[in-house]
Formats: sequence, structure tokens, C-alpha cells
Amino acid sequence: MSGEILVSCEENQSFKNVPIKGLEPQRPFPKKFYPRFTRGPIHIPELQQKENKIGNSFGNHIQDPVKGEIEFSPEMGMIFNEEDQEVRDLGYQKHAFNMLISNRLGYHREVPDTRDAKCREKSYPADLPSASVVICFYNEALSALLRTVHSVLDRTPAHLLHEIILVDDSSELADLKKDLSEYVKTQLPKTTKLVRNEKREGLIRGRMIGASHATGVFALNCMFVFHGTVDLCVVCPAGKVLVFLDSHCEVNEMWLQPLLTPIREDPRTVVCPVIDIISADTLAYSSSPVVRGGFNWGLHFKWDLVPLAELEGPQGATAPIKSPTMAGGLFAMDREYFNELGQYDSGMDIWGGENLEISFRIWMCGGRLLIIPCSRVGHIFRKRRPYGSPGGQDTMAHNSLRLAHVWMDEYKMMQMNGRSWASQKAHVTVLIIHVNKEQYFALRPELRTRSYGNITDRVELRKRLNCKSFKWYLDNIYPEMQISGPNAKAPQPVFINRAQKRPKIIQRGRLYHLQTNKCLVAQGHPSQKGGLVVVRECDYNDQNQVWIYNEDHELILNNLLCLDVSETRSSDPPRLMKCHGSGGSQQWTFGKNNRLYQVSVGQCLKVVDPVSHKGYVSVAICDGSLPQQWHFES
Ligand code: UD2
Ligand code: MN
Repeated sequence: MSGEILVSCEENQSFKNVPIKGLEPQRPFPKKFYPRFTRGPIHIPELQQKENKIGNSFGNHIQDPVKGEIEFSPEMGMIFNEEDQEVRDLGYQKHAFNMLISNRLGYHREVPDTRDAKCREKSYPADLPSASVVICFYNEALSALLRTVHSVLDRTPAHLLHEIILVDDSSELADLKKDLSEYVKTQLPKTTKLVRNEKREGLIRGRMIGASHATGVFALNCMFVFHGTVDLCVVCPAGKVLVFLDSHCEVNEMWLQPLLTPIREDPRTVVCPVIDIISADTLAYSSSPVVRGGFNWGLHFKWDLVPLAELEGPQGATAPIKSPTMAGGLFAMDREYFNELGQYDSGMDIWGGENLEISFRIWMCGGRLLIIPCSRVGHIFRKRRPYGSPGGQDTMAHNSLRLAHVWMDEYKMMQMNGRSWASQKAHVTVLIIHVNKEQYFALRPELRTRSYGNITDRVELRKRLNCKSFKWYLDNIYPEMQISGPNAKAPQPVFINRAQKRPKIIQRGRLYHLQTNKCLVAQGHPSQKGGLVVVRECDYNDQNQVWIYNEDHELILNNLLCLDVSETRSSDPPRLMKCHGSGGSQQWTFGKNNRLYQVSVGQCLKVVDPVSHKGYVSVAICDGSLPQQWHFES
């Protein structure tokens, strides 16, 4: 059949700038600082000069035309009265981010287009499948939740958005219980549904409940049009794809089309956008580097640099990247494939581990997982999780145990101090394994005997789907993963190569902190393993202040030790450790806004208290602020 494809779906419905009844924050602060519903530049007099100078504005953020970065205008966070203070304090307590600014931003705002310029030249097929967006939330700040919803409505063509399904995981906050349902009924399109769990289920079962409400019927705004001159008409196959989002996100321009395209080509492809950073303190939206997902033997998710081979190709920086794992919150997947692949493990509770479980399952059972650099979605990264589990259990440990027993074969990490530990529950002899005394069981010895429920169904699922072994996954999908113990391949290439060939030096010089005019040095002696780093007066004759930056992205002080972070406890300050050559915790990149980015934890190096003489440093969510600006001086 030949002929032109006709898309019968309507252009983007507009639900922008709807009047809000009763739900907007009622705080009496000066109107000039209240730019809600403002989609163009806001004109705050104090900002005028700044705006004129740099010429552009995104809501409350100002774009720096040189670096394409954004800068936060501190006026948004000002406290004018006690009530403001209360909103701010309560917000931090309940949500671990600045609710005062979130409320002031309102439900719509522009965000900077953080895509690579080449993404804007891309075109996507006209007959993309449409999506059901599932957003599960528990005690979310209403303004953040509704900004998530409106960003989807504002930036998604209507014919691609079949529905939004909000799953309230039994929230206790009054506005979520009452006002939200009123708002959904009266202010949002009919295609937005609100489902309420009778009891707290956690995000894993919550998402499954959301997905089960996704309908597969044709959307009302899609018609089958027959036209004499057209051979083929396209009916939007409504709700074919499930898109999961956290409840504190903002989608960027053209976010959905690049996600749907690879799924249309192959429904066994699962895709993630690049997760941009929305600062918990300022709500500033900034771009994330394109990195891919990995994990460590403590079963903690981490970011890895993309291997060069993945980046080389005709599409360059815009090409989809194969990712061994996903971060968890933001992804799109064919609905039937989600069901066929076993949804999620319903025995997992509240939070944690499901992202590695679904990642292993996708790769081991015949699918693939991609990160799509041209799709960008911002997410508020908080410094702590503001909620616990109902019984106070460590659900991450429970969930990780389940996934290890179902998917990791002989690679479960259950050897303590060199002694194998056989699991009673799984009836398997654990051979193994990677011994990492600091990372998991050594830290949590009580987990050795902890029960993790019945996993029979999941083991059967794995058999039914005829999934490959975990060894296959490691060999083919994540060969960079370091393995020690009986499963180690001999010889281990990284260490061998390292002894023979030192990584090429890219730069040698001082790490200068722009705000304090100080240099990064060892707190004690630079050869002391585990020693902290601090900023001190620069001394250009002192070899102990000289860093090497090499092609492996390592920062080595005085040719001795590498700057390193703990992957399991990113709140620990960076320290100097023996260079291990396996990337991750010792990989740093220099990025926009003079940031020094730690790849594995996805955070930036900063001086904790720039006015204090102590000069302590830490890693924190990147926000482009002055304490996070560094310069490598050769
Ligand atoms: C990350 C993921 C998150 C999830 C988690 C591991 C991203 C951006 N986020 O942590 O989606 O995969 O790792 O489990 O990749 N929620 C409920 N019920 C609960 C607890 C949470 O509905 O009992 C909601 C919550 O309101 C939020 C979502 O689940 O919308 C994810 O929770 P989170 O934001 O606390 O997780 P995050 O981003 O720390
Ligand atoms: Mn989240």
C-alpha cells in the first residue's frame, strides 16, 4: 500500500492558564514575586537590569547565553513574613524541598530547552502510538504534583496523550485528600483520572495499580478518516505505551515523541529520558550530562560514563544509548510488553530495588533498555527521602534480597568475610561471590537471616520467559562491572592494562575554587589513604596542590591518590583513595557552569561553607551555584 499518512488526531489541546479555584497558595506576598501562569519573561524590576544584560529569561530563571545554563533569581525564595517561613520550614520537613518556591512557581512554567541543538532538527513519525502517563504519589506537595501534570498537558500533543493516571498511594495530607479530587474533576481534562489506594502500597504496587487502569480503547479524539485520495489513514492506537513519572517532575520540550519512536519500531524496547536536575533548594532547572545506568555490588544504582563506542555513530550525541540499568522513576514501555514481561514484583514494598529488577529482567528476557538523549524530563532531587515505610522496615534491603535471589544466580552478594552463606529460603547453595565487606552484608549483618517472602512466582516467570543467565547479562550488557572471587575472569583486564599502560594525562594543575579563591588540597598528607580534601590558600610552589586529570576522568593529587566518593553513602565527604581504574566513584567531569561533576553519584563538588576557614568540601545536587564552581588551572 502506498500513499500519504494522514493523522486524524487534533492538534495539542490547550489546558494552559486555566483559572484555579481555591487551590493556589493563598500566601500574601507581593504580586511581583508571584509569576504563576507566566509563560514568558517575568518582569521583576530588580531583575530587569540583569535580564537586559543577558537578554533572556525562563520564568524565574535566567539563561546565560554563553553556556546555555540557568541561574536562579534569589528573589523567588525571599521570606516576607512568618507565614512564608512556615511554608518553607514545613515544606522542607514534609517534602525535603523548598515548597515556598514551588508554590510561588505555580502550576505552569517555562523550562530551558536542555537538548542538544541537533535534537531540534529531528523529525518523528506521524503515526506514533499514544501514551498513558502513570504518576504515583504519596504525600507529595500539591504544587509539585500539579506542575508535573500540567507540564505533561502543556508539552504533549493531545493525540499522543491518551490519559494521565494519578495514583494516590493513600496520602494523609488534607489538600491531597480533598482539594485534589475537586481540581481533577473541575480543572483537568476528562482524560485525567485519579485512583486512590485504600492502603499504602508503595510505589511498586502503586505503579502496577496505575498501569491496570490504563485503557486500551481508542481515544475519542482519534477518528478513522476515509478520504478518496488517501490510501492509509491512521487511527491513534490509544494508550499503547505506558509512561511512568515521579510526582515531582517537569517534562521538557518534545519529550514524548523521541521516547515513543523506538517503541513503535520495536515494542520490546524500554526507554528512559535524560533526567535533568530540578534543585530541591531553588527549584532551578538545569541540564544533566548524558550518562547511563549501572549498579554496584551493594545493589545501589549508580551513573556511569557512556563508553566511547556507544557515542560514535552517525547520530552522534543524539543517538539512543544502551543502558545496563535504569534509575527507576521515568520510563516508557509498551503496555502489552509490560504485562508480558511480568510488570513488577508485587512482593516488593514501598521503595527501592525495583529499578534494578526490571532492568535485569528487560535485558535477560529478550528486551533492551535505552536512554534517549533527545528526551529530557526534570526531576526534583532531594537530599533525603521525606517518608518512611509504614512499619519502619528497610524496604530497599527486602526488595534487593528478592531481586538477588530471582535474577542474580551465582552472583548474589552474600558472602561474609570470605565464608559462603547458603540461603535457607531460596533452597540454593550460594557459591559465590563478590566479597565487598563495606558494601552490603558487612554493613547489615542482620540481613543474612532476614526473610524476603515467597519468590516462587518470580522464579517461574523467569523460566516461562526463558530468560538468559546473569552471567550473560554481565558479559554482554555490563562488561565494565568488576568481578572478584571465584567468578572473576582471569586476568582482569582493567588492572592488567593499568599496570602496563597508564591513562594519558589530559591536564596537570591546580583545582581552583572560584568563590573562595582557594585551591583543593589534602587535609592531611596527600599520601594518606582515606584522607579528606579541603580548600586552602593556593601556593603555586607546592607540589601537594598539583592535580592530574587523565583520560579515565580521574583526578589524582600529587601523582599519588585519586579523588573518590563513597557510592553507598554519598553524604560522606570525598576522600583520597588508591586509584582503582574502574571508573565510577573516581570519575569526574568538568561541565557547564564550571561544575565538577561526580559521575557515579550524579552530583557536583562544592565547598560546604565558603565563609568558614575550615574549607570542607562535599558532593551535592548540581545547582550551578557559586560554591560549586571550579577551575582547573594549568
Ligand atoms: C528513585 C526513582 C523512583 C524509584 C526509586 C526506587 C527516579 C527519578 N526516581 O527514587 O521512581 O524508582 O528510585 O524505588 O529515578 N511513592 C508512592 N508511594 C510510596 C513511596 C513513594 O507512591 O510509598 C511515590 C512518590 O511520591 C514518587 C515516586 O513514588 O512520586 C518515587 O518516589 P521518590 O521520588 O521518593 O523516589 P526517588 O526519586 O527518591
Ligand atoms: Mn523522585
